[in-house]
Amino acid sequence: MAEGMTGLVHKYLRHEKKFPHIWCPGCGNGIVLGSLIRAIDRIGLDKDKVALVSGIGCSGRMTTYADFNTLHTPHGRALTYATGLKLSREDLTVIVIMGDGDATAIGGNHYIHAARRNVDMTAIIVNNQVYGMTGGQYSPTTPYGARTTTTPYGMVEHAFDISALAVAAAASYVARCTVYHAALLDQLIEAAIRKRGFSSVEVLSNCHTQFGRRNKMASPVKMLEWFKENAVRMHATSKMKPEEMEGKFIIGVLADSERPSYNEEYERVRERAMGNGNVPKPPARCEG
Ligand SMILES: Cc1ncc(C[n+]2csc(CCOP(=O)(O)OP(=O)(O)O)c2C)c(N)n1
Ligand code: SF4
Repeated sequence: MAEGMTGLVHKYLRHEKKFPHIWCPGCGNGIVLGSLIRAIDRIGLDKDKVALVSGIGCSGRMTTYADFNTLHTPHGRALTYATGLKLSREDLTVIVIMGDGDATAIGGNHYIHAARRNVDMTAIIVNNQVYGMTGGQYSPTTPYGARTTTTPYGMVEHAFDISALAVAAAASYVARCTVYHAALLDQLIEAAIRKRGFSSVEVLSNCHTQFGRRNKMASPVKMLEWFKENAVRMHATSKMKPEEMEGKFIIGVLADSERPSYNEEYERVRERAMGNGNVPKPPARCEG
């Protein structure tokens, strides 16, 4: 294990080649990257056995800065590259970083189906509720009423709940956190990486530059305070009345279950094709 944060920076970041980074001062992306490298270090993974895959966006720059095997792929397609990679290189720990636009707009279909297939990988969605890199256009996770460059009079659509989508699609592990709750984030990312099957960690992250300043939260501190005030830990929800949960969101582990991963199922298909193993019975036909 590396010693302290400086040790981690030297071990896991391309600090001599790729810095300074492009992120705005105080951007939540730095906290997510910090949590990720701390989680990997705690697990003790060989960094040459880790593949970090990202799409395009501010969050997508993590593959430039982190010193793993890295793939910086087209906007919305990170999960497709990661799926192919994991199927051909079972030995790699595959981690995918996406923005909310990447994962739920242009790449929304891939997200649902990667969860449904239960591909053995970890998806980290940095949900800053806006298209950060391209100038603050609304995304499918922009809250109702919020102002963005493309909703100057307030957002009229209702936001996707990314984590609920992953639960509905039967992902093996689903968690939500914020960059304010960095210690919890370390734990959730660690558990997600350790989990067999598809894991999703949604991280509410501050984009004070594009989202905050149009919504009365122009500084990182204001946005972190908003996360602190509106996040409710899973265990605390049982004590809260529905009206107290109004406008709030749950953080912690939202789903954790066991089922064979896509990789395991695919291996069985290979065995059957070689004449080994039994072909499963098809489901009984529906009557009527
Ligand atoms: C195919 C394609 N369409 C559109 C774009 C332009 N584009 C780049 S980043 C981006 C959105 C970024 O938002 P998000 O994924 O939420 O990431 P963030 O920058 O907020 O981290 C868009 C639309 C692109 N690069 N490629
Ligand atoms: S535009 Fe927003 S998401 Fe992008 S670096 Fe700046 S604060 Fe971060």
